[in-house]
Amino acid sequence: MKRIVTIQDISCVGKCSLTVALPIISATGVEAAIIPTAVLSTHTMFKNFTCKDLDDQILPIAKHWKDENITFDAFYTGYLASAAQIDKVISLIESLKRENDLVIVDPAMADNGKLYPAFDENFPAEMARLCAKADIVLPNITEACFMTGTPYKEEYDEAFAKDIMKKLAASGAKKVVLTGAQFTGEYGVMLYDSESGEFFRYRQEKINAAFHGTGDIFSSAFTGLLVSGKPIEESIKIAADYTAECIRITKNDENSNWYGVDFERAIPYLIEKIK
Ligand code: PXL
Repeated sequence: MKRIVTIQDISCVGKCSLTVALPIISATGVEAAIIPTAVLSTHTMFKNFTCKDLDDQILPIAKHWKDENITFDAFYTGYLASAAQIDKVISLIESLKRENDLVIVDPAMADNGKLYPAFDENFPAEMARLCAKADIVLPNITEACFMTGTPYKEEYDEAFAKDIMKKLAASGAKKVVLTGAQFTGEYGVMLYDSESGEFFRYRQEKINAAFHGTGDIFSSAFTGLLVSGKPIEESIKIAADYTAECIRITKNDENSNWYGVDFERAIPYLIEKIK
């Protein structure tokens, strides 16, 4: 069985980061090991959340795994609580990664032109150092702009999206998967493969609703599918369709929560697509 280690916070309530990565990776038929980098009472879109940084655990955990010869087919990182954590995550990957293991980085730190509340303006440059070590990075357009020092634009065209993906790849990431890519009236996910120089675009119907945690849902499904053996384009399509289904179900439920999507009710849809 393939095994992923996912390294991100645990927001006890909020349907994001580890509370979605674990069930979704499991649903793709891949073992999910975790490193919780911080424990928060909720995600940071709630007011007055608590946060206990666990970064002193990262390297001792890595050492124990090394001593036990525990290996991973992929290292998948999401929301990280501080610049100091990024250095530790880089050390962990350097210590445990074998030649063909994948490093997949979702630089979860910003959306809609703004950094999440816990980060200052220096954080994107730190996250860019981790992205430089990745086989695949999974930014949205805001994160891609922040990491490349490009002014954020709400409206942009294909040339802008392609240019920003190339810039990210130039700093080290081999493949860039840009989520929420929207231009010329079409919505979807783009892929840039810096080794072949080719682009791929998966178009989706834009659903008129925005919820927290959807980036984490896409990234978790994409990573599970890819590591389970699906080609990258198919992993993008299924993960994007699954995310859209989560949003559709949540939008149509008048009793849904504001803080996340009902990804649980779409798990049968994901499993059906994998068959
Ligand atoms: O969904 C990304 C995410 C992950 N973890 C925490 C967050 C957020 C987004 O706000 O606050 C703690």
